[in-house]
Amino acid sequence: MTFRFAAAAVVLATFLSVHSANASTGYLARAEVREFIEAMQTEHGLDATELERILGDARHQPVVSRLIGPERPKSATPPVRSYPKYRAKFLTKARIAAGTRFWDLHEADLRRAQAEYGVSPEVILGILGVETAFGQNTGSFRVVDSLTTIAFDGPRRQEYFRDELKELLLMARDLSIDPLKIKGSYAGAMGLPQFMPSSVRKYAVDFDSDGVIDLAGSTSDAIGSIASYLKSFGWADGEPALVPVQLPKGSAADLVTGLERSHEVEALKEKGVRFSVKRLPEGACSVVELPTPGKPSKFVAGFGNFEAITRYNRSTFYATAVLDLANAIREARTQMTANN
Ligand SMILES: [Ca+2]
Repeated sequence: MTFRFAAAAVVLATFLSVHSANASTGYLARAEVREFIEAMQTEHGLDATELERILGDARHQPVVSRLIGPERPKSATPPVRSYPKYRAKFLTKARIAAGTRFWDLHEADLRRAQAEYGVSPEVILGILGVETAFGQNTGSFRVVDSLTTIAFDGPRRQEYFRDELKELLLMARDLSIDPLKIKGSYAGAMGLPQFMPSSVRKYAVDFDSDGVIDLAGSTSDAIGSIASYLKSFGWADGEPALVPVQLPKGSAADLVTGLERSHEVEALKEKGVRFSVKRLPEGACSVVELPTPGKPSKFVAGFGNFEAITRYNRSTFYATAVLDLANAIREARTQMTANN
């Protein structure tokens, strides 16, 4: 945008802010917001008046910026983390029981997702359980407010969230919904599976074939979309995602790779790493540390399916907890079947 246009935009925005009932947010008066609207119009053919209606109504939410939090300085020592503490938030009796109930209620969709995408029911349930406790907690922020706040006033990752705001507006157009009505997490994640707008557009599926993708209202769409997402990131049917390993004493600093799947299994074995099972998936693996403060860490090797889950959420704790919850739900269900 040229300076001349920016100046004109400010004049126009000032005019709108005086005449709009939603003038208090001030987003329309911002040059970078005008530039964003202009780009959405020229690059994607969205209607400027409609964009002004939406962004003119967007509210700055300081709580969103606080929750996103500041960038951690590069020099800072990472905080001591506890995997058991993280895991305990999700592996509660109530959540495991909710998982088995959800499995009973939606067994047909879960089976169909497994048949179409090769993802087993418990893994889909592990993700739904960690993300939203099976739809109990899908977020109460207006996604437009969350994304606009971080995109233009956030403490970090403005560019990423501007892209997601763009994707939200395109998604709303594609699905013929009013973006102002969409609710989600403080970071703009939506529905039972907490998809970001770009993921909805790329990976979500209309799994109940009613003509619309609805990740908040259709459990079937949520189930199919999670399976579709994992499959797109290389999910391999029947392969274990992680395998517990024992590392030789003092080798953790050299061997732990976290999210990076950069080890060959044979090379690790030669270095003295012991895998807890014999039959291992094909391909490279990561070595993940699961620390407990004051105790020796546990370690797992993460294979392709583990990486697929970390594409859903870039955290080794997250992926491990999803798989732990998945196993716990599977075991509880087996138990229940045995008792009946
Ligand atoms: Ca649908």
